[in-house]
This record gives sequence, C-alpha cells and structure tokens, in this order.
Amino acid sequence: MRHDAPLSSSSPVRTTCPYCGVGCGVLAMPDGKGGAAVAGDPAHPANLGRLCSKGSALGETLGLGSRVLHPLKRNAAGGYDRVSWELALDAVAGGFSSIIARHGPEAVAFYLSGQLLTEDYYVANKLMKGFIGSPHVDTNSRLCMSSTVAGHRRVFGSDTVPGSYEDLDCADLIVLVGSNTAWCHPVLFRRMQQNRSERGAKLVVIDPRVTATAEDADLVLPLKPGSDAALFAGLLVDLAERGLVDATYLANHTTGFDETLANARAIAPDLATVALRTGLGMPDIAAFYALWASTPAVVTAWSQGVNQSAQGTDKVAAILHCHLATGRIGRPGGGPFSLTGQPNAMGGREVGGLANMLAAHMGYSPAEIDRVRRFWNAPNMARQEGLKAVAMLDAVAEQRIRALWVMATNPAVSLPRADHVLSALKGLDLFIVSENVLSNDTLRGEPDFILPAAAWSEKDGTVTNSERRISRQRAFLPLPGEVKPDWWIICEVARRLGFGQAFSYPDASEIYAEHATLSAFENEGSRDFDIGAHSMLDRRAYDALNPVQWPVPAGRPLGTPRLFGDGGFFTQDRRASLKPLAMPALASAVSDEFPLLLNTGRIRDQWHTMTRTGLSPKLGAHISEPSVYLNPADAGRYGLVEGGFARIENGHGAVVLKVALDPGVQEGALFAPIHWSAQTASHARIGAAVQPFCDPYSGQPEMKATPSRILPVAYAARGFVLSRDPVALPSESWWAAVAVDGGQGRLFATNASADELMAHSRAIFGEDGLVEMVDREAGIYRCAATRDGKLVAALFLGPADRAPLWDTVKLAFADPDFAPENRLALLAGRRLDGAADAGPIVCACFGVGLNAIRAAFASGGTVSAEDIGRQLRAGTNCGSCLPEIRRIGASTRHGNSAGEAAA
Ligand SMILES: Nc1nc2c(c(=O)[nH]1)N[C@H]1C(S)=C(S)[C@@H](COP(=O)(O)OP(=O)(O)OC[C@H]3O[C@@H](n4cnc5c(=O)[nH]c(N)nc54)[C@H](O)[C@@H]3O)O[C@H]1N2
Ligand SMILES: Nc1nc2c(c(=O)[nH]1)N[C@H]1C(S)=C(S)[C@@H](COP(=O)(O)OP(=O)(O)OC[C@H]3O[C@@H](n4cnc5c(=O)[nH]c(N)nc54)[C@H](O)[C@@H]3O)O[C@H]1N2
Ligand code: SF4
Ligand SMILES: [Mo]
Repeated sequence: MRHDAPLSSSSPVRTTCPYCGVGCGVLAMPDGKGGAAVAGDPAHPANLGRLCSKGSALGETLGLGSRVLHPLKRNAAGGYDRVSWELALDAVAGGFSSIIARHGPEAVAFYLSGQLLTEDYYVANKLMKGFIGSPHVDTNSRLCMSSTVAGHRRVFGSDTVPGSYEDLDCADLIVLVGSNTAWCHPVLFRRMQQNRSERGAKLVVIDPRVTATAEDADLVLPLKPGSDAALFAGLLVDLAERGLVDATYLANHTTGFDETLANARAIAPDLATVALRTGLGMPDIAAFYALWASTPAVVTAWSQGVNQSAQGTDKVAAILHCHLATGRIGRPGGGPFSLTGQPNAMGGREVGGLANMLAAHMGYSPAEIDRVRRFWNAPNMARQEGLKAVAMLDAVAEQRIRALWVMATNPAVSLPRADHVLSALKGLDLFIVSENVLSNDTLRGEPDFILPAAAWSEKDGTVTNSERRISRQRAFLPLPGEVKPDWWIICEVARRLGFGQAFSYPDASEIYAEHATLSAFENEGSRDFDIGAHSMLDRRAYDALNPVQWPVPAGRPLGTPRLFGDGGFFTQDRRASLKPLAMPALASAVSDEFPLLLNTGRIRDQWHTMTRTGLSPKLGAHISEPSVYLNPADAGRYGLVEGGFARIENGHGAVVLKVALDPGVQEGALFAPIHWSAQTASHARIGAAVQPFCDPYSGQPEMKATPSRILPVAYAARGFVLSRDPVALPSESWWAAVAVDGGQGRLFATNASADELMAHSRAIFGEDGLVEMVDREAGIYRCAATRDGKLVAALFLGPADRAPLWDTVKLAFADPDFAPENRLALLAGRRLDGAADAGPIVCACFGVGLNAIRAAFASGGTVSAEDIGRQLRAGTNCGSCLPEIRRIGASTRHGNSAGEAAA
C-alpha cells in the first residue's frame, strides 16, 4: 500500500482508462488509504458509464509493491543502487553528450510508447528531432498502428480516422477485419451489440481464427492468414460489376481508380479466384459481397489482423478503396474505421512519435522541416526520416546506435526476435529505461539507469482515442517516493544538455498549449490535425477540459466532425489517391521443417506484458496459464493432448506452452498469447519466436504468421504453490505466476519427484508449522505451512493427469480467518464451506465460475445469457464474458441433447 498522504477524496476525479484505445472515461474515488474505487464515467461519450473487466479492475493495480520509487544506477556487481535525481539526470545528460560528441547525433535514439501521454511524447520528440538533431525516435506503435498510418497517408494524404463511435451505433452493417473486438475493445463491442439488438445491424467477422467476437456474428469468414487484400480487391471488382461505384465522388475527390480496379481484377478476377486465394467458400464470399453492396451504412473496422502484416499497408488500402469507390465515407454510420490499440496511440501519431513523421502530422519535406524549425526555434533539426523499431534495434545490435532511452514499453518481450533484442540492449554504451515497475522484462537488458516514472492515477495530461477524441488523464493519487512525470524527466535532461529555455514548462498544460499552437502554425486548412482552439488554454481551462474530437481549429463550431464526406483530402490536389496493391502473400511460407503458422495476440483479461493487469487476482482468474491453441486435428497429428505441454520452435526462438484444443483455430495454425514474460512465466515469452519481417511502407512486422513447428513436452507431475511471498521452484520446472488474493500463486509442471518436492518445501517453508501428506507410489505430495496460527503457504503436487485442486486451495489461502485445524481437510482437497468447486472463472467482475454457469444451463430453466445474468449476475457488469456464456450455453445444451439421444 501507499505510504504518502492521499489527495483529497471528497469527490470523484474524472480521468481516462490507461488501457485500450476505446478511451473510456473513468471516475476515480480515492479511498484515503492509497487505493481508489473506480467506475465508468456516464458523461464520457466513449463509454457512457461502461467499463470492461480490465477497466473495472483498475483499483486492484494501484499497489506500490512492484513500483520503481527512486532513480536507480547499475553498479559494478550488476545490482542497482538508489541515487539522487541530480546524479541520475547529470549522468544521463553527460552520457548522451559524450556519445554525441564522439559518434554524432545519429548514434542516439528514443524508443517510446503509445502509453505515454501526449505531453510526454511531445517533449521527447522535440528534444530528439529539434535539439539533439537525431531523427531516431520510434515507438511501440510501429508494432501496432503503423500500417494504418501508412495506409491512411498513402491514400488520404494524412493519417486521418474519418469516423466516430456514433457511426457504430447507427451503422446497418459492421465488418470486423482482424479484430477480436469482444476481447480487445469490449466497450465498443457492447455498443455494436446494442445496435444489433435495437436496430438489427448485421455483423461480419473476418479472422482466420473463430474468436469470441465471431460467436454470434451473422457471417464469419475464417480466411487464410494474410489474404485480406484479395478478399477486398474482390469486393472492389464486385462493386464495380454491380454498378455501385459512385462515379461523382470518384470524379470529384479521387485519382487512381482505373489503375486500382485493373489491379484488383488481376488479383481477384472472379469468385473462384478469391476463393482460391482466401480459402473461403464461394457462397460465403458471395454473401459477404452482397451484404456489403446492399448496405450503404457500413463500417469496416480493423485492427492487428490487418496491421501486423508484411502487407499491412496494402490491406488497409484495399479496405479504404471500397469505401472511397462507393463514397461511403464520412457519413453517419458509414466509413472505414481503424480501431487503435493503446490509450494514446493516436496522441503519439499526432505529435510525430513515429520515425517517419516529424511533428503535428507533418513529415520530412524541406518546407515542413523549416516550418517546425522556426516554430521550435530549433538549433539542430533532424533532416530525414529515422529508423523504425525493428531496424532501430538492428542498429543497436550493430552499435550504430550507442545510446538508447526506452520509455513506457517492454521491447524485450514485445518486439519480434525478442532474444536478439535483449542481447542487443546489453551491448549499448548507454541504456536508460523510464518505468513504473521493476517487473518490466526489459530491465534484464542491464540499463545503466532506471528512472521512476509517474503511473496512471498519478499523472496529468491528455490521450487521444480511436475516434480522435482527446481526453484528460487526471491525477488522483500523490506521486509516491521520488517518482516524476515522464515529461519532467525529459525536460530536466534537455536542460542539462543546454536546451533549458526551450524546455522550461511549469506543468503539462503549457506543453499541451504549445503542441496545439504548432498544430495550427501555418496550417490554414492544409493539415488535418489542427487543435488551434486549444493554443490559448490556461492551466484552469486545461484542468477542466472536456473530451473533445479533433479537428478543433480556432473558431470551429461544436458537433461531431466527420471527415471526407465531401472530399477535402490532405493531398496536394485535395484528392484521395487509390493505389494498386501487391499480390497478397505472407512474408514467409510454411515448409516441411516449419509446417505451422504461429499467430499471436491477446486474451480478454490481460494487458500486454502484464505489468499492471498481472497484479489483479480478478483478472488472473479467467485464463491463468499461457497456452497454445490449436485445432484438434493438428493435436492428433503432432501427438498433443489438452492440458499437456508443447514446445513451439522456429529459427528465431522457442517457447513451451500448455496445450489447449480449439476448433476455432484452423488446421495448420497455432495461436499463442503475447502477455507472459520472463517475470511471469518460465518459458512463455512468445516474442522470442516471432519473425522480424516488415511491411515495406510501414515497417510494421508480420507478427501473426511465423512458420513454426510444435512438439509434445512431457512433465511427470503438475502442481501449484500459494505463498505470501514469492518462492522458487525446482529448476527446470515449467511455471506461470498468477495473482491471487493474499499473496502469490504459481502453477507448475515438473519432473521432480514427490520426495524432491518434499525436500524443497521443507527447505523453503521450514519444518516448523508444516503439515504434509505424501503418497510416493501415486506421486502425490501436499503441504500447508502455518506461522503464528496463519496459513502462509500451500504446495500441491500430483501426477500429470490429476486435477490439482487449485481453485479450492486458493479460496482457503485468501481467507484471512482460515483456521489452522482445518489444514488436514485442506490437504485432502475438501472445500471447507462445503460448496461445490466453482471451476475456472468466467465472469471476472462477479467471480462466477464455469461450473455454476454450466449447472444453471443444465437445470433447464435457463435458456439465454440474460437468464444467467438474472440468476448469477454473471455478464451484467462489463459484459466481456457474454460471448463465452453464450458458448457455454450452446455446448451445455448440445451436451444435454446428445446425452438424451444416447439414453
Ligand atoms: N484484453 C486486451 N485488450 C487489448 C490489448 C490487450 O493487451 N489485452 N491491447 C490493446 C492493443 S495495444 C491493441 S493493438 C489491440 C489489438 O486488438 P486486436 O487486433 O483485436 O487483437 P489481436 O489479438 O492482436 O489480433 C486480432 C485478430 O487478428 C487475427 N488475425 C491474424 N492474422 C490475420 C489475418 O491475416 N487476417 C485477418 N483478418 N485476421 C488475422 C487473429 O487471429 C486475432 O484474432 O487490443 C487492445 N486491447
Ligand atoms: N508477437 C506479438 N508481439 C506484439 C504484438 C502482437 O500482437 N504479437 N502486439 C504489439 C502491439 S500492438 C503492442 S501495442 C505492443 C505492446 O507492447 P509493450 O509496449 O512492450 O507492452 P506493455 O506491457 O504495455 O509495456 C508498457 C510498459 O510501460 C510501463 N508504463 C506504463 N505507463 C507508463 C508511463 O506512464 N510511463 C512510463 N515511463 N512507463 C509506463 C508499464 O509498466 C510497462 O512496463 O506489443 C507488440 N508486440
Ligand atoms: S474498453 Fe476496457 S480497457 Fe478499453 S478503455 Fe474501456 S475500460 Fe479501458
Ligand atoms: Mo497495440
């Protein structure tokens, strides 16, 4: 818990969720003890009061246990010493200066993040590109949105998302491409579902994997990985053949249609060819085309299945073409819509955080460089585009870049070829990390300094969500320890580099006002990003700022701005430019050696590398272990069983994951989550096994299709340990850490015997207060450790095929009043309240387990997910679990009728 005095807790503070790009408004009510209660903000237009499971659990992530609270300096022994800010900042600035003096400005780089606030991002970008004079500023958004940025810029001339969330409420057809919206943008998915139930909108889901999002879609198109552009080129051809092309719109507002249509005809001349390229059935393709053609109010929304591709820019362009050709853009309920991932991916794009952008949506033309130079009064302008993330880390490995400052991202986990990245980081002359937590895996790259950055709940600034809406994040807890906002840290280094005058901001509001002023500087309607109306905001107005969608040029009337309905693109000739596409293909093909395509992505209740969501017991209960999901037919082919283990390997690296059978995964494919790092699991850092091949325009790596092979791994025994403090397991064990109430949990698998675990347990827990149960022949060992009459640890080990009683023992461990005389009952695996085992948690908000939901469905009276909500409350808060509840209902009914038929 926090030690500092809390901020005033009289009324809730309005802030914005720090997770996904939906950008939900949050009301935070500090509890006066360092924590806070959170609720959705009914007044925020993104969520109108709703939050998903992750947003709802924010209160469980505010503890200080894993935080960096002081500047830390690496010592000769490889450990870290606490040092003063003065010392750390002087050393960082001195280190940068001497490397620049010896090797030039291009030897230094920043690697930033869509989780920084706009103000942090703005000063980092200004320092590097205007004052140090290196263009090497890139961000984890390279791995996330950069194909969309490149696609927008190539076709629209600017990185503009034309639509608004309101379009999702009034569309008649919503097409989701490469987006598991139900899990990754849950509040938007709820809005879509509401539209469907109230207005009858149709939903089409295009994803090689049948996900929770596809659960009750009107049409599901499980296409071959990488074949989206063929599907949309075919749609363009189909629209042209139906005579649905909007000739007036095309003539007035676009160029390049004829070449683009000819190119589409070469890629997708007819349904049979589309079927061949996409692996879809002709009737399904025809149904999709007919639906799209006959529904003018159509939103096509996409995320990483489109972006994280070696042809991501073309995939984006292929979607934009269909909307432009029909004039279905910038209209209520109609348009292309990129769903951004991170809370401030858009803000980073606005300030110029990407290596190929300069600032405020300006690029590197001589006129733009000169304009930004004059505005900043900058002494050392970068002259050309900098290195994009994957290339930047290659330059680090080759020591062309010698100093790197990483802020708010975890590249040792999230970049492709993560082992290579980690070893490259170790070779830097100067490596700085600004972080919230010590559990960031990149700290294994041996930074010279770890700088303690303010976290969500402590920092002030702005973020921009997927619909271009700028919202304030507001502090509601005090800065703990010596923690400082990122912008402050950057400005202090800038001052020490001799640029004090240009970086002397008293607070974030002045940075925002400068950013707003730059957006309007010599703009005159030539650039989409214009928030000139905010250039005079003072501190009070900034603090009171309500969520607002850009553009907000000085003097603009309020309302929902939709762009491009009447053209007005941000190209020289004000026309959108349709672009022929490359023939769709993956970066690497499967082979006899690596016959399976490894797809990677997200699960419902974890955020990225789990540095925050990993602290929440509620969120850890849904999916507690890292698994590889594969088709049952492939499992049979490769000798794998549900609940067993498998090694996935390729030329880049390897992981070992639990095996989960999933008929929604195509044969020939594997799906693995991205969340586990070396901090949270022994063998599950998937980035190590991801290829680094990038899109030629965006530089975004193809992280969803790495040719790989899979082989079974056998462990003799499985078990778990629960303890108040972290404990080690026998080396060579496989484990995954799970947040639990009252301490730490680890699920594990091992080849160690019952005797070896007994010796291990005695060594770590001590024999005093230890009760044990052992059955050597059956391979069972269980123990419970008590201290001063309290349960402090429990370790259970059993043969690999025996259920380990995790859920039952976890409950006892969480109970502060657990009576030590019940230890033996606990070792016997009995639940002390006599209730049935809840099973794995489905509804994170109300802790409702699978067994209870199954029982309710099986009892007969329950027919729908809504009935489950009335009976058990499951699914009635954030709704993230509704698709899963429906699936359980379907399978329970299926199971029942099968049972009846058999009887
Ligand atoms: N729970 C949760 N939510 C999150 C995040 C999180 O970590 N956890 N992170 C946020 C961030 S930063 C982002 S970027 C978003 C990402 O949100 P999403 O893009 O929805 O998430 P992913 O799981 O990465 O990938 C989406 C889907 O792309 C599919 N796919 C793979 N290859 C192809 C292909 O060739 N074509 C098509 N059409 N589909 C393909 C995958 O099977 C997967 O289901 O989520 C945001 N929201
Ligand atoms: N294989 C594969 N790899 C992927 C993806 C995939 O789908 N497949 N997805 C990619 C995508 S879309 C994304 S967005 C990335 C995400 O990957 P990362 O950005 O590497 O993951 P995070 O866990 O979000 O890391 C953010 C870090 O910043 C810290 N932090 C949070 N807020 C602040 C702050 O205000 N200041 C500072 N200084 N630190 C802060 C957190 O504690 C955490 O350690 O992963 C990418 N990598
Ligand atoms: S949908 Fe969930 S994770 Fe995304 S912003 Fe809203 S509450 Fe946060
Ligand atoms: Mo992302």
